[in-house]
Amino acid sequence: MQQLYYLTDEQRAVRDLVREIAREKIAPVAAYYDETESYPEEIMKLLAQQGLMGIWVPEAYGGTGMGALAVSLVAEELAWACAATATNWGATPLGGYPIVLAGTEEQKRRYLPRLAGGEILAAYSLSEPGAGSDAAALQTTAVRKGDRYILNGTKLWCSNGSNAGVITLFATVDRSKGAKGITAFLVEPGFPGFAVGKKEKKMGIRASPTVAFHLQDCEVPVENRLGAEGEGFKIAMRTLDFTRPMTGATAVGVAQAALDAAIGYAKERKQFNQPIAAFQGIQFMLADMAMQVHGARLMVHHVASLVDRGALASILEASMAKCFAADAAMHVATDAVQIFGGVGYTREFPVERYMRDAKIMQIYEGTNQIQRMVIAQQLLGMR
Ligand code: COS
Repeated sequence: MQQLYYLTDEQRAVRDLVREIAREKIAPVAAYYDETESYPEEIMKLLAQQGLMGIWVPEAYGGTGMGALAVSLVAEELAWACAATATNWGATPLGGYPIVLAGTEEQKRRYLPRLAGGEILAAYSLSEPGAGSDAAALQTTAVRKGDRYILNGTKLWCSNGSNAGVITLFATVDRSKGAKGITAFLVEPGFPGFAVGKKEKKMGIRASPTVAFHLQDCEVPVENRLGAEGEGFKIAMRTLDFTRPMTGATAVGVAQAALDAAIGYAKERKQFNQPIAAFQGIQFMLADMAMQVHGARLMVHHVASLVDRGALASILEASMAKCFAADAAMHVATDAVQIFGGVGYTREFPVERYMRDAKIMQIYEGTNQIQRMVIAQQLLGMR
Protein backbone atom coordinates (compact mmCIF):
# COMPACT_ATOMS: atom_id res chain seq x y z
CA MET A 1 0.00 0.00 0.00
CA GLN A 2 1.25 3.48 -0.91
CA GLN A 3 2.63 5.68 1.87
CA LEU A 4 0.60 8.88 1.79
CA TYR A 5 2.84 11.21 3.82
CA TYR A 6 0.59 14.21 3.28
CA LEU A 7 -2.49 12.89 5.11
CA THR A 8 -3.33 14.52 8.43
CA ASP A 9 -3.95 12.35 11.51
CA GLU A 10 -7.67 13.07 11.15
CA GLN A 11 -7.70 11.96 7.50
CA ARG A 12 -5.75 8.83 8.35
CA ALA A 13 -8.20 8.04 11.15
CA VAL A 14 -11.25 8.33 8.91
CA ARG A 15 -9.58 6.27 6.17
CA ASP A 16 -8.63 3.54 8.64
CA LEU A 17 -12.14 3.48 10.12
CA VAL A 18 -13.74 3.10 6.69
CA ARG A 19 -11.12 0.54 5.64
CA GLU A 20 -12.00 -1.62 8.62
CA ILE A 21 -15.75 -1.35 7.95
CA ALA A 22 -15.21 -2.00 4.25
CA ARG A 23 -13.11 -5.11 4.82
CA GLU A 24 -15.05 -6.62 7.70
CA LYS A 25 -18.65 -5.64 7.02
CA ILE A 26 -19.02 -4.70 3.35
CA ALA A 27 -16.68 -6.92 1.31
CA PRO A 28 -18.22 -10.17 2.63
CA VAL A 29 -21.73 -9.17 1.47
CA ALA A 30 -20.92 -7.19 -1.69
CA ALA A 31 -21.48 -10.17 -4.02
CA TYR A 32 -24.85 -10.88 -2.38
CA TYR A 33 -26.11 -7.33 -2.92
CA ASP A 34 -24.79 -7.36 -6.49
CA GLU A 35 -26.43 -10.68 -7.28
CA THR A 36 -29.78 -9.72 -5.75
CA GLU A 37 -29.65 -6.12 -7.02
CA SER A 38 -30.82 -5.07 -3.57
CA TYR A 39 -30.08 -1.95 -1.59
CA PRO A 40 -27.60 -2.43 1.29
CA GLU A 41 -29.78 -0.71 3.87
CA GLU A 42 -27.90 -2.06 6.90
CA ILE A 43 -24.57 -0.89 5.53
CA MET A 44 -25.89 2.59 4.85
CA LYS A 45 -27.23 2.71 8.42
CA LEU A 46 -23.85 1.65 9.75
CA LEU A 47 -22.10 4.39 7.77
CA ALA A 48 -24.52 6.92 9.26
CA GLN A 49 -23.98 5.59 12.79
CA GLN A 50 -20.25 5.98 12.33
CA GLY A 51 -20.71 9.65 11.44
CA LEU A 52 -19.58 9.14 7.86
CA MET A 53 -22.52 10.77 6.10
CA GLY A 54 -21.53 14.25 7.20
CA ILE A 55 -17.82 14.48 6.55
CA TRP A 56 -18.41 16.91 3.65
CA VAL A 57 -20.92 19.05 5.61
CA PRO A 58 -19.51 22.19 7.31
CA GLU A 59 -19.30 21.95 11.11
CA ALA A 60 -21.75 24.85 11.50
CA TYR A 61 -24.43 22.57 10.02
CA GLY A 62 -23.71 19.42 11.97
CA GLY A 63 -21.02 17.84 9.86
CA THR A 64 -17.32 17.35 10.44
CA GLY A 65 -16.30 19.55 7.49
CA MET A 66 -13.37 17.34 6.63
CA GLY A 67 -13.19 18.37 3.00
CA ALA A 68 -12.64 16.91 -0.42
CA LEU A 69 -9.57 14.79 0.34
CA ALA A 70 -11.39 13.02 3.18
CA VAL A 71 -14.38 12.48 0.88
CA SER A 72 -12.03 10.88 -1.65
CA LEU A 73 -10.45 8.63 0.97
CA VAL A 74 -13.86 7.39 2.10
CA ALA A 75 -15.05 6.83 -1.47
CA GLU A 76 -11.93 4.81 -2.31
CA GLU A 77 -12.14 2.57 0.75
CA LEU A 78 -15.86 1.89 0.24
CA ALA A 79 -15.33 1.17 -3.46
CA TRP A 80 -12.52 -1.27 -2.65
CA ALA A 81 -15.23 -3.43 -1.08
CA CYS A 82 -18.30 -2.44 -3.09
CA ALA A 83 -18.52 0.24 -5.79
CA ALA A 84 -22.31 0.32 -5.47
CA THR A 85 -22.04 1.22 -1.79
CA ALA A 86 -19.52 3.93 -2.66
CA THR A 87 -22.00 5.26 -5.23
CA ASN A 88 -24.89 5.16 -2.75
CA TRP A 89 -22.75 6.98 -0.22
CA GLY A 90 -21.39 9.49 -2.76
CA ALA A 91 -24.87 10.40 -4.03
CA THR A 92 -25.39 12.42 -0.84
CA PRO A 93 -22.41 14.76 -1.22
CA LEU A 94 -23.29 15.01 -4.94
CA GLY A 95 -26.90 15.97 -4.17
CA GLY A 96 -26.09 17.96 -1.04
CA TYR A 97 -23.02 19.94 -2.08
CA PRO A 98 -25.13 22.32 -4.21
CA ILE A 99 -26.80 23.39 -0.94
CA VAL A 100 -23.39 24.22 0.54
CA LEU A 101 -22.52 26.10 -2.65
CA ALA A 102 -25.70 28.03 -3.26
CA GLY A 103 -28.16 27.48 -0.42
CA THR A 104 -29.69 30.23 1.68
CA GLU A 105 -29.04 30.12 5.41
CA GLU A 106 -32.55 28.76 5.86
CA GLN A 107 -32.02 25.99 3.27
CA LYS A 108 -28.71 25.03 4.84
CA ARG A 109 -30.31 24.81 8.29
CA ARG A 110 -33.25 22.83 6.95
CA TYR A 111 -31.31 20.15 5.06
CA LEU A 112 -27.62 19.95 5.94
CA PRO A 113 -27.91 18.77 9.58
CA ARG A 114 -30.27 15.97 8.53
CA LEU A 115 -27.94 14.95 5.70
CA ALA A 116 -24.95 15.07 8.05
CA GLY A 117 -26.67 12.77 10.52
CA GLY A 118 -27.79 10.33 7.86
CA GLU A 119 -31.42 11.00 8.74
CA ILE A 120 -32.04 11.67 5.05
CA LEU A 121 -29.97 11.07 1.93
CA ALA A 122 -29.58 13.37 -1.05
CA ALA A 123 -29.48 12.81 -4.80
CA TYR A 124 -28.62 14.87 -7.88
CA SER A 125 -30.87 14.93 -10.91
CA LEU A 126 -29.56 16.60 -14.05
CA SER A 127 -29.85 14.06 -16.89
CA GLU A 128 -32.89 13.54 -19.09
CA PRO A 129 -33.76 11.30 -22.04
CA GLY A 130 -32.57 13.97 -24.49
CA ALA A 131 -29.94 15.60 -22.27
CA GLY A 132 -27.10 13.34 -21.19
CA SER A 133 -23.72 14.70 -22.27
CA ASP A 134 -25.48 17.83 -23.52
CA ALA A 135 -26.75 18.72 -20.06
CA ALA A 136 -27.77 22.28 -21.04
CA ALA A 137 -30.35 20.82 -23.45
CA LEU A 138 -32.60 19.66 -20.62
CA GLN A 139 -36.32 20.08 -21.23
CA THR A 140 -37.99 19.80 -17.84
CA THR A 141 -39.83 23.08 -17.30
CA ALA A 142 -40.39 25.15 -14.18
CA VAL A 143 -43.09 27.80 -14.31
CA ARG A 144 -43.60 30.15 -11.39
CA LYS A 145 -47.17 30.42 -10.10
CA GLY A 146 -47.40 32.60 -7.01
CA ASP A 147 -45.43 31.05 -4.18
CA ARG A 148 -44.70 27.80 -6.10
CA TYR A 149 -42.97 26.54 -9.20
CA ILE A 150 -44.78 23.97 -11.30
CA LEU A 151 -42.33 21.42 -12.73
CA ASN A 152 -43.05 19.14 -15.69
CA GLY A 153 -40.75 16.62 -17.33
CA THR A 154 -38.84 13.36 -17.01
CA LYS A 155 -35.45 12.96 -15.37
CA LEU A 156 -33.20 9.93 -15.82
CA TRP A 157 -30.26 8.09 -14.30
CA CYS A 158 -30.54 9.35 -10.76
CA SER A 159 -28.21 7.37 -8.48
CA ASN A 160 -29.88 6.47 -5.20
CA GLY A 161 -32.85 8.62 -6.26
CA SER A 162 -35.41 6.24 -4.78
CA ASN A 163 -33.87 6.60 -1.30
CA ALA A 164 -33.29 10.34 -1.19
CA GLY A 165 -35.12 12.70 1.14
CA VAL A 166 -34.03 15.68 -0.94
CA ILE A 167 -33.08 15.85 -4.61
CA THR A 168 -31.22 18.71 -6.22
CA LEU A 169 -33.08 18.75 -9.49
CA PHE A 170 -32.45 20.94 -12.50
CA ALA A 171 -35.20 22.37 -14.72
CA THR A 172 -35.49 25.31 -17.09
CA VAL A 173 -37.52 28.45 -16.57
CA ASP A 174 -36.96 29.39 -20.24
CA ARG A 175 -35.92 26.83 -22.84
CA SER A 176 -34.93 29.56 -25.32
CA LYS A 177 -32.16 30.70 -22.98
CA GLY A 178 -30.30 27.36 -23.01
CA ALA A 179 -27.87 27.04 -20.07
CA LYS A 180 -28.93 30.47 -18.79
CA GLY A 181 -32.51 29.30 -18.20
CA ILE A 182 -31.54 26.36 -16.04
CA THR A 183 -32.57 26.63 -12.41
CA ALA A 184 -31.93 24.34 -9.45
CA PHE A 185 -34.64 23.14 -7.05
CA LEU A 186 -34.62 21.17 -3.83
CA VAL A 187 -37.32 18.62 -4.44
CA GLU A 188 -38.65 16.31 -1.76
CA PRO A 189 -40.21 13.00 -2.79
CA GLY A 190 -43.47 13.89 -1.01
CA PHE A 191 -44.11 17.00 -3.12
CA PRO A 192 -47.38 16.75 -5.10
CA GLY A 193 -46.81 15.60 -8.68
CA PHE A 194 -43.47 13.91 -8.00
CA ALA A 195 -43.09 10.20 -8.77
CA VAL A 196 -40.15 7.82 -8.88
CA GLY A 197 -40.11 5.96 -12.21
CA LYS A 198 -38.47 2.77 -13.39
CA LYS A 199 -35.39 1.34 -11.78
CA GLU A 200 -32.72 0.50 -14.35
CA LYS A 201 -31.37 -3.02 -14.74
CA LYS A 202 -27.68 -2.39 -14.96
CA MET A 203 -24.45 -4.19 -15.88
CA GLY A 204 -22.67 -3.07 -12.72
CA ILE A 205 -23.10 -1.18 -9.43
CA ARG A 206 -26.25 -3.24 -9.18
CA ALA A 207 -26.76 -2.56 -5.47
CA SER A 208 -27.11 1.12 -6.24
CA PRO A 209 -30.61 1.98 -7.45
CA THR A 210 -30.62 4.17 -10.57
CA VAL A 211 -34.06 5.59 -11.21
CA ALA A 212 -36.13 7.93 -13.37
CA PHE A 213 -38.36 10.68 -12.00
CA HIS A 214 -41.65 11.84 -13.46
CA LEU A 215 -42.76 15.37 -12.68
CA GLN A 216 -46.35 16.06 -13.52
CA ASP A 217 -47.38 19.52 -12.37
CA CYS A 218 -45.03 18.93 -9.49
CA GLU A 219 -45.37 21.72 -6.93
CA VAL A 220 -42.15 23.08 -5.50
CA PRO A 221 -42.36 25.96 -2.99
CA VAL A 222 -40.43 29.08 -4.05
CA GLU A 223 -38.27 28.77 -0.93
CA ASN A 224 -36.97 25.48 -2.41
CA ARG A 225 -35.43 27.18 -5.42
CA LEU A 226 -31.67 26.88 -5.00
CA GLY A 227 -29.90 30.04 -6.14
CA ALA A 228 -31.46 32.49 -8.56
CA GLU A 229 -33.36 31.64 -11.72
CA GLY A 230 -30.81 30.86 -14.44
CA GLU A 231 -28.00 30.03 -12.01
CA GLY A 232 -28.67 26.30 -12.07
CA PHE A 233 -26.23 25.27 -14.79
CA LYS A 234 -23.28 26.87 -13.03
CA ILE A 235 -24.34 25.26 -9.74
CA ALA A 236 -24.54 21.91 -11.56
CA MET A 237 -21.09 22.31 -13.13
CA ARG A 238 -19.36 23.61 -9.99
CA THR A 239 -20.80 20.68 -8.07
CA LEU A 240 -19.35 18.27 -10.62
CA ASP A 241 -15.98 19.98 -10.31
CA PHE A 242 -16.14 19.05 -6.60
CA THR A 243 -17.48 15.52 -7.05
CA ARG A 244 -15.56 14.32 -10.13
CA PRO A 245 -12.47 13.73 -7.96
CA MET A 246 -14.71 11.64 -5.69
CA THR A 247 -15.77 9.59 -8.70
CA GLY A 248 -12.10 9.26 -9.55
CA ALA A 249 -11.50 7.98 -6.02
CA THR A 250 -14.29 5.43 -6.43
CA ALA A 251 -12.51 4.21 -9.55
CA VAL A 252 -9.20 4.03 -7.65
CA GLY A 253 -10.90 1.84 -5.04
CA VAL A 254 -12.13 -0.59 -7.68
CA ALA A 255 -8.72 -0.61 -9.37
CA GLN A 256 -6.91 -1.27 -6.08
CA ALA A 257 -9.27 -4.14 -5.28
CA ALA A 258 -8.66 -5.66 -8.72
CA LEU A 259 -4.89 -5.29 -8.34
CA ASP A 260 -4.93 -6.84 -4.85
CA ALA A 261 -6.98 -9.78 -6.10
CA ALA A 262 -4.69 -10.28 -9.11
CA ILE A 263 -1.54 -10.24 -6.96
CA GLY A 264 -3.03 -12.75 -4.55
CA TYR A 265 -4.12 -15.08 -7.32
CA ALA A 266 -0.88 -14.82 -9.29
CA LYS A 267 1.08 -15.97 -6.23
CA GLU A 268 -1.22 -18.94 -5.59
CA ARG A 269 -2.09 -20.21 -9.02
CA LYS A 270 0.42 -22.75 -10.36
CA GLN A 271 0.94 -23.60 -14.01
CA PHE A 272 3.97 -25.21 -15.61
CA ASN A 273 5.09 -26.19 -12.08
CA GLN A 274 5.36 -22.67 -10.74
CA PRO A 275 3.17 -19.81 -9.56
CA ILE A 276 2.09 -17.73 -12.54
CA ALA A 277 3.59 -14.71 -10.70
CA ALA A 278 6.99 -16.12 -11.67
CA PHE A 279 6.28 -15.36 -15.34
CA GLN A 280 7.50 -12.04 -16.62
CA GLY A 281 4.34 -11.65 -18.72
CA ILE A 282 2.27 -11.58 -15.53
CA GLN A 283 4.82 -9.46 -13.65
CA PHE A 284 4.73 -6.77 -16.34
CA MET A 285 0.94 -6.74 -16.25
CA LEU A 286 0.97 -6.30 -12.47
CA ALA A 287 3.58 -3.55 -12.69
CA ASP A 288 1.51 -1.64 -15.26
CA MET A 289 -1.63 -2.09 -13.17
CA ALA A 290 0.12 -0.79 -10.05
CA MET A 291 1.40 2.29 -11.89
CA GLN A 292 -2.11 3.08 -13.10
CA VAL A 293 -3.54 2.81 -9.59
CA HIS A 294 -0.71 4.87 -8.10
CA GLY A 295 -0.95 7.62 -10.71
CA ALA A 296 -4.74 7.80 -10.51
CA ARG A 297 -4.70 8.07 -6.73
CA LEU A 298 -2.14 10.88 -6.80
CA MET A 299 -4.17 12.83 -9.37
CA VAL A 300 -7.32 12.46 -7.27
CA HIS A 301 -5.55 13.50 -4.09
CA HIS A 302 -3.89 16.44 -5.78
CA VAL A 303 -7.11 18.00 -7.05
CA ALA A 304 -8.93 17.22 -3.77
CA SER A 305 -6.11 18.96 -1.87
CA LEU A 306 -6.47 22.02 -4.09
CA VAL A 307 -10.15 22.20 -3.16
CA ASP A 308 -9.28 21.86 0.52
CA ARG A 309 -6.80 24.73 0.26
CA GLY A 310 -9.61 27.00 -0.80
CA ALA A 311 -8.79 27.01 -4.49
CA LEU A 312 -11.83 26.82 -6.70
CA ALA A 313 -12.03 23.22 -7.80
CA SER A 314 -9.87 23.17 -10.87
CA ILE A 315 -12.03 22.30 -13.87
CA LEU A 316 -9.01 20.95 -15.74
CA GLU A 317 -7.65 18.80 -12.96
CA ALA A 318 -11.06 17.56 -11.78
CA SER A 319 -11.75 16.26 -15.29
CA MET A 320 -8.25 14.82 -15.63
CA ALA A 321 -8.49 12.95 -12.33
CA LYS A 322 -11.94 11.55 -13.07
CA CYS A 323 -11.04 10.50 -16.60
CA PHE A 324 -7.62 9.02 -15.81
CA ALA A 325 -8.87 7.10 -12.76
CA ALA A 326 -11.91 5.71 -14.58
CA ASP A 327 -9.79 4.53 -17.51
CA ALA A 328 -7.30 3.07 -15.03
CA ALA A 329 -10.07 1.15 -13.24
CA MET A 330 -11.35 -0.31 -16.51
CA HIS A 331 -7.86 -1.26 -17.62
CA VAL A 332 -6.79 -2.75 -14.28
CA ALA A 333 -10.04 -4.66 -13.75
CA THR A 334 -9.87 -6.07 -17.28
CA ASP A 335 -6.28 -7.23 -16.71
CA ALA A 336 -7.23 -8.72 -13.35
CA VAL A 337 -9.85 -10.86 -15.10
CA GLN A 338 -7.16 -11.85 -17.62
CA ILE A 339 -4.74 -12.91 -14.88
CA PHE A 340 -7.45 -15.04 -13.27
CA GLY A 341 -8.17 -16.59 -16.67
CA GLY A 342 -11.27 -18.79 -16.95
CA VAL A 343 -12.28 -18.50 -13.29
CA GLY A 344 -11.98 -14.74 -13.52
CA TYR A 345 -14.88 -14.85 -15.94
CA THR A 346 -17.08 -16.64 -13.42
CA ARG A 347 -18.89 -15.29 -10.40
CA GLU A 348 -16.73 -17.44 -8.10
CA PHE A 349 -14.33 -14.52 -7.84
CA PRO A 350 -15.00 -10.80 -7.53
CA VAL A 351 -12.89 -9.65 -10.48
CA GLU A 352 -15.77 -9.97 -12.97
CA ARG A 353 -17.80 -7.64 -10.69
CA TYR A 354 -14.92 -5.18 -10.58
CA MET A 355 -14.82 -5.16 -14.37
CA ARG A 356 -18.58 -4.56 -14.66
CA ASP A 357 -18.45 -1.87 -11.95
CA ALA A 358 -15.44 -0.13 -13.50
CA LYS A 359 -17.32 0.44 -16.76
CA ILE A 360 -19.79 2.90 -15.26
CA MET A 361 -16.94 5.09 -14.01
CA GLN A 362 -16.09 5.92 -17.63
CA ILE A 363 -19.72 6.94 -18.16
CA TYR A 364 -21.29 8.59 -15.11
CA GLU A 365 -20.58 12.11 -13.87
CA GLY A 366 -19.78 12.98 -17.47
CA THR A 367 -18.45 10.44 -19.95
CA ASN A 368 -14.71 10.24 -20.39
CA GLN A 369 -15.22 11.73 -23.86
CA ILE A 370 -16.83 14.80 -22.21
CA GLN A 371 -13.90 14.95 -19.77
CA ARG A 372 -11.44 14.89 -22.67
CA MET A 373 -13.44 17.65 -24.37
CA VAL A 374 -13.31 19.76 -21.20
CA ILE A 375 -9.57 19.09 -20.78
CA ALA A 376 -8.83 20.03 -24.40
CA GLN A 377 -10.93 23.19 -24.19
CA GLN A 378 -9.05 24.22 -21.05
CA LEU A 379 -5.69 23.51 -22.69
CA LEU A 380 -6.63 25.49 -25.78
CA GLY A 381 -8.04 28.39 -23.80
CA MET A 382 -11.43 27.85 -25.39
CA ARG A 383 -13.33 28.02 -22.08
N1 COS B 1 -17.59 25.29 -13.63
C1 COS B 1 -18.20 26.48 -13.59
N2 COS B 1 -18.88 27.01 -14.64
C2 COS B 1 -18.91 26.26 -15.78
C3 COS B 1 -18.28 25.01 -15.87
C4 COS B 1 -17.60 24.54 -14.74
N3 COS B 1 -17.01 23.35 -14.76
N4 COS B 1 -18.49 24.52 -17.11
C5 COS B 1 -19.23 25.42 -17.77
N5 COS B 1 -19.47 26.49 -16.96
C6 COS B 1 -20.21 27.69 -17.30
C7 COS B 1 -19.56 28.37 -18.49
O1 COS B 1 -18.53 29.24 -18.06
C8 COS B 1 -20.72 29.10 -19.13
O2 COS B 1 -20.97 30.29 -18.42
P1 COS B 1 -20.99 31.72 -19.20
O3 COS B 1 -22.08 31.58 -20.21
O4 COS B 1 -21.29 32.69 -18.13
O5 COS B 1 -19.65 31.85 -19.82
C9 COS B 1 -21.89 28.16 -18.87
O6 COS B 1 -21.53 27.35 -17.75
C10 COS B 1 -22.22 27.29 -20.06
O7 COS B 1 -21.02 26.60 -20.39
P2 COS B 1 -20.77 25.95 -21.83
O8 COS B 1 -21.24 26.88 -22.90
O9 COS B 1 -19.37 25.51 -21.86
O10 COS B 1 -21.75 24.72 -21.77
P3 COS B 1 -21.96 23.55 -22.81
O11 COS B 1 -23.41 23.44 -23.03
O12 COS B 1 -21.05 23.72 -23.98
O13 COS B 1 -21.55 22.21 -22.02
C11 COS B 1 -20.37 20.55 -20.79
C12 COS B 1 -20.60 22.04 -21.10
C13 COS B 1 -20.31 19.65 -22.01
C14 COS B 1 -19.03 20.53 -20.09
C15 COS B 1 -21.49 20.08 -19.84
O14 COS B 1 -22.72 20.01 -20.52
C16 COS B 1 -21.19 18.76 -19.19
O15 COS B 1 -20.43 18.69 -18.21
N6 COS B 1 -21.82 17.66 -19.68
C17 COS B 1 -21.77 16.39 -19.02
C18 COS B 1 -22.90 16.32 -18.03
C19 COS B 1 -22.65 15.35 -16.96
O16 COS B 1 -21.59 15.30 -16.36
N7 COS B 1 -23.67 14.55 -16.69
C20 COS B 1 -23.62 13.60 -15.66
C21 COS B 1 -24.75 13.88 -14.74
S1 COS B 1 -24.34 13.82 -13.11
S2 COS B 1 -24.32 11.95 -12.65
